[in-house]
Parts: sequence; C-alpha cells; structure tokens
Amino acid sequence: MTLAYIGLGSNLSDPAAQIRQAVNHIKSIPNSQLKKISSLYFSRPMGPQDQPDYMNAVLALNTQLSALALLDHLQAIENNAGRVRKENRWGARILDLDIILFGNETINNERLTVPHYGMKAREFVLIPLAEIAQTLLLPDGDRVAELAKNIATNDLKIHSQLD
Ligand code: ROI
Repeated sequence: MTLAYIGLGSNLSDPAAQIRQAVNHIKSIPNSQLKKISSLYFSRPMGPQDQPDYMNAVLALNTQLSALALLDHLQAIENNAGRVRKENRWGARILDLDIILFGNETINNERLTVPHYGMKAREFVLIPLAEIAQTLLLPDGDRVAELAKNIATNDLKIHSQLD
C-alpha cells in the first residue's frame, strides 16, 4: 500500500462541479481508498493571466496500484471530462489531476515526475496539502507545513467543503 497525494484543478466548464465529479471518479479507482480530502479552494491562475480563476483541491489516496497504473486511471478520468491534451501547457483546462506525491518515492520517467516539479512554488498545492497532512515530510526532508506557512497566498481562499 502506498499513500499517494493527488492535486485537482479546473478552470473551465463549472470548475467546482468538475472537481466534485472527479472526486467521485477517483473514489472508484480499483484497489484504492480515499483517505482524506482538503477543502475546495478558489485560486488565481498561475501562468498566463488571460484565463479564468481556478478551483483546486488535494486528496490522499491509499493505493495498491503502481504509480503508472494510478496515472493511467487519472488520465482516463481527465479524458472523460473532455480534457483536450494538446491545448497549450499553461492554459485553461477542464480538469487536471496530478500525482503530487507517491509515498516517499522519487520518480523520474517520460510520463511522470514525482514529487510534482512545481509543488513547492504553488500555493494552490501546498496549502490544501498542509490542510490534510500537517506533519508530512517531502522525500527531500522539507516539511509541508513549513513550506505552506511561508508561501504567498496569492488570494487563495476556501470556497466550500468536498466531504
Ligand atoms: N493555476 C492555478 N491557480 N491552479 C491550477 O491548478 C493551475 N494549473 C496549471 C497552471 C496553468 C500552471 N496554472 C494553475 O496547470
């Protein structure tokens, strides 16, 4: 069993509804159990500013799947939501599901970089993550609570509850 942390983001087609629907789909991933889920957060776009604001959340999933098998399930959920994969990298998206952490593993291959390469610079990842994992350490020893305390909030705020 591995405890994986997954980041969820959306800024198109009713983002709050996209996140809620994605959580329901994640609950039905085989050989896995949802352990914790953060609040749903409103966030300002990182990257190009000519795109809508985002909804973001982070959840903890206990899984017997490999990281790549989990990624296959997450990408299928993104595709079912109508995600268009060739849209530009920092642009608006219907649904983004990222493996932020996979236990204490460091993974670097063509499909997957874990811990997520941008997580330490993203308030919309660190603050929801710290909400559900107050004592978590990253593989490099950094303390999530400390990183979250020191990052600019950039207007991040709780929108509603997901559980
Ligand atoms: N900005 C915010 N606020 N939330 C996201 O989930 C998000 N995802 C992205 C980029 C385009 C970097 N900006 C984001 O992929």
